[in-house]
Amino acid sequence: MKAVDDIIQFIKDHDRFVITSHARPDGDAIGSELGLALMLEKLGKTAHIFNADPHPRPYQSLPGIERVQVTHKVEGSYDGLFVLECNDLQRPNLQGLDQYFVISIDHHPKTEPFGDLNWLDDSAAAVGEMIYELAQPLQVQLTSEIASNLYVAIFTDTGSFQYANTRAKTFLIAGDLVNHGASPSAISQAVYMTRPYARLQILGMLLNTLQIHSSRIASITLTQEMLEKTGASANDMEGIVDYPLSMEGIYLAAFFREEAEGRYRVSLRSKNHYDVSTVAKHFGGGGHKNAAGLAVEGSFQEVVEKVVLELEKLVDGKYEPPLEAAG
Ligand SMILES: [Mn+2]
Repeated sequence: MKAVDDIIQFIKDHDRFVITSHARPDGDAIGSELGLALMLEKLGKTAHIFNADPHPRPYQSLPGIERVQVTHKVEGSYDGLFVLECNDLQRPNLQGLDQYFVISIDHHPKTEPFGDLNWLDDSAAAVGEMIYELAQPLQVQLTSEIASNLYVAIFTDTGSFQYANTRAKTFLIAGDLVNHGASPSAISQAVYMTRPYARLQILGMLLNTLQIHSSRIASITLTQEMLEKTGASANDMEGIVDYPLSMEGIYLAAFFREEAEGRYRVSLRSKNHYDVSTVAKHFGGGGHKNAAGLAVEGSFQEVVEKVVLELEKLVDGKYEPPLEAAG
């Protein structure tokens, strides 16, 4: 039996489920959690969602969002725990998870099985696509609420159907979700046109930090001082790393964020075949081919030098060839 068949059978045979995803959840994490929870409820099952961090503003209007409970610990009796979008049981940053029967569903190319059931498909553009594929075998009729959540998952994880992970099937699934009531214009507006003033203020400051390191590499930098001045939250940074990448001739972008004195979080983005997850992995981070992240310590100057050096190696072909599958 395929991994997905085992999961379908497990759902049919059990009643009480708990669902989580990674800390600092994104659109795919939250949309997939809600889509799955609403599907399980349609089957008459119990499904509770627990996350370690609050949902970013664009997702506060998703149907069913009030079901998401923000906590640091999961307790209670459940037949199964769905862990979506994670490469291990630590990623959700919740205590108590190891007491449950774990069902891992992920599309990151380098995730190794860590659950009791594991469905890993790195050809899927989003976990939202995978959750969609559970509907038919479970005989769940898609409601507009389920469809909207899964559409958000796919829409955000593909960068509005722009990233290399977007495949023909992505559009077929998205099309079916629209048929079932997901509104592309309403979702696009909710995700991209509800920005707070602080977001535009911080964007202006960040664009002023733009540095071009070599013909193909650019970066921007966020300091604690900028955060204090604008009152912008981490959520207000979403997508800003795409600005340096939008320049002609730039294929690799880094977003340096000062988290504390001498400690930086770095988001990496790339165009085309450049696999920035290899660079992230070098520093103990992870991610997809075109979007990855890492944490590194040192003075700002040292951190930039270290990361840019590895990005230059990637440009020079000194990393192993990228995986065939899009991330
Ligand atoms: Mn995802």
